[in-house]
Amino acid sequence: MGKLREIDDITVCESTAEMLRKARAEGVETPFDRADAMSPCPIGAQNACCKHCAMGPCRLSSKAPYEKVGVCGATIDTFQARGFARMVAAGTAAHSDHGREMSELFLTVATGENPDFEIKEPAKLVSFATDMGVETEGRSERDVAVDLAHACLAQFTQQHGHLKLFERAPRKRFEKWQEAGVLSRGVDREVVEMMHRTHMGVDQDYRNLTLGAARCALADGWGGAMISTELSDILFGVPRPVRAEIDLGVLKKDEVNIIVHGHEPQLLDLMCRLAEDPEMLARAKAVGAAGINLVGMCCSGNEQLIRRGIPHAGNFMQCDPAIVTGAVDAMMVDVQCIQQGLSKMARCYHTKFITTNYRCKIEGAEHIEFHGDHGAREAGVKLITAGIDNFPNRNPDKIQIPAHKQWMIGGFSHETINYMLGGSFRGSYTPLNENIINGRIRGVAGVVGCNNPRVKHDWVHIELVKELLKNDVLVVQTGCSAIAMAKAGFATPEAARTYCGPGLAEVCEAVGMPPVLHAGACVDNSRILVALSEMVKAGGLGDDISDLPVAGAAPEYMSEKAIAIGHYFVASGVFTVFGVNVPHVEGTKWAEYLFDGIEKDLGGKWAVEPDPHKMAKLMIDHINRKREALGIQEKRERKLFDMEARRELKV
Ligand code: MSK
Repeated sequence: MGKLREIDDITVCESTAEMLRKARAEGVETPFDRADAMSPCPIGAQNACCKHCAMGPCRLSSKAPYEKVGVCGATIDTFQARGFARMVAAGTAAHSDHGREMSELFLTVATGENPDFEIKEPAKLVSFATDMGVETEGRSERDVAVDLAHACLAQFTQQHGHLKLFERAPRKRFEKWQEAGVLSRGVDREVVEMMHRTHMGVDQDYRNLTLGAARCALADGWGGAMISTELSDILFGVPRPVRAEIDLGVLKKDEVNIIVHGHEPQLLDLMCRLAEDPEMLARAKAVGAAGINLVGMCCSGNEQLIRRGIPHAGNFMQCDPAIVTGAVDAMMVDVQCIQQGLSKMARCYHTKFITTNYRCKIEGAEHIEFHGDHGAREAGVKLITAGIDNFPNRNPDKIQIPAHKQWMIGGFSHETINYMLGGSFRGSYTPLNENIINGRIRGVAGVVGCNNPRVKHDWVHIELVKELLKNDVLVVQTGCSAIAMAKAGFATPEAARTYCGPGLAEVCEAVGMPPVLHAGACVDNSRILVALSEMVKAGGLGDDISDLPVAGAAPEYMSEKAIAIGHYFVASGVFTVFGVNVPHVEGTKWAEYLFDGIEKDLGGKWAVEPDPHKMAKLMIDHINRKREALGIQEKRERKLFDMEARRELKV
């Protein structure tokens, strides 16, 4: 193994650091160690290679990218655009397969065949059905729900026309998409077409490929992901502000600790109910445990944190550290962001690592199959029993649970933001817009995405968000970024006083809200699209999403899903900055199009900047430019706060 980084250079999360020290002392390898041992492939990191056919693999030099072409004659721009488009297609497929799963589950609930789940939000059923073009007037809940389920499923297989939820966007945005030819027809069609277009010998025009990828990504944001979020709200509850505890300190020494990790909400929803079942509790007591401590992780955890306030163990790079505590009796996983190394890590301790979904089996893991649409309770009982029965196998010498846990408020759905800012009689985005126009709030940033062991864990998120808050930028969050900020104490109303500039602090204190709003899992970025559309409709900030003083960021991203999310935000008119690296060769036509030219076509553009302070500057400068274009900016310079300036804030 190569030289390992010092733990203090790996993470700013204390509990993660404690567990990494423990893992090193116990000779157990973590993904951080593997990242140190394996340098990223320099050619792949620049998208300068192509293995789309057997005449290659071909690689071009990033130093002289136009000197050579691939065996078929493909240029560096084709290489890059094809590689990028395939990432978008994979990310879109992941969110959308999740959305399809929710639609199929919803159909079984609607028809009354599924005794394990129910419609929790009849009002949202009606509002979403209306948006989907389903007749609701004078009809039974069952009839509306069945038609809604079929309407959602049809969005995946639709071949012509456009996805229904595009009609939620401002009129000008819709026309922009129409003009650019990127209105997605059906979710599956766009993914299939993208895979075809990136096959050897098909689309070899970098701009056409990148716009094709936009059509595919939009099918994620305004299709698969948005359907998933809406149906999850109807089945499991619309998120409302809820208090929860977060970080590895939520694990308990005397209770059976069961962690659910992955993405689809139905598994954890059912487990939450089973963990309170008297029979299950009696079984836990019979093995000597004081109770069952059901804990979420990553986005599975986010889904139920924002709805039920269940404890949350941490983000993507804390999955291994959680097992290192020696106190996790079972970790059960469904789909997405499940590192294969967890299977080996679990064998180093007593943890049972259990896959539950037929689409995601992992060598070395136990498999107990779970289907939300049939036999869910029986499978759930087996799963929870597996955790309980493993409690006596703990090795007391290996147990060390970090003390740190932080309280937080999550659950800021679009409906909540609307209500919270507008009040019960006039739920509306108007007060938010007014505060942006009067300059108390400079703008809004979506800071989302993963962790990546190649960068200092949580640090990039925290430094970026600190800088944005200081400059009166309200932050909306999802995914592992939301977890990073909540662990660091930013998801409390009190954080406004400590971290915000005076304008934002005043607004947060008046409303009693935290300055970072946890809106859910990574699939819930669709909530941000709806919120941006509502901001435009509320008036005073232009007539397209691209007119708004807003920006997006994924500071520590690692997944193809994040690339798809980034591209649907750009294609929806949002300037979006990614950290780490978006594979590209500097100075090529494709890179110039992605980071600049695409703005003319779609209103948004990409940027890459690993340094969080420079990233903040890019976002704040962009927000300032939009304010100027709207005529609401009496030149407010970006302010860097030192301790002295902070003392002068009088907040
Ligand atoms: S879990 S996609 S690491 S946000 Fe949604 Fe976290 Fe990124 Fe997975």
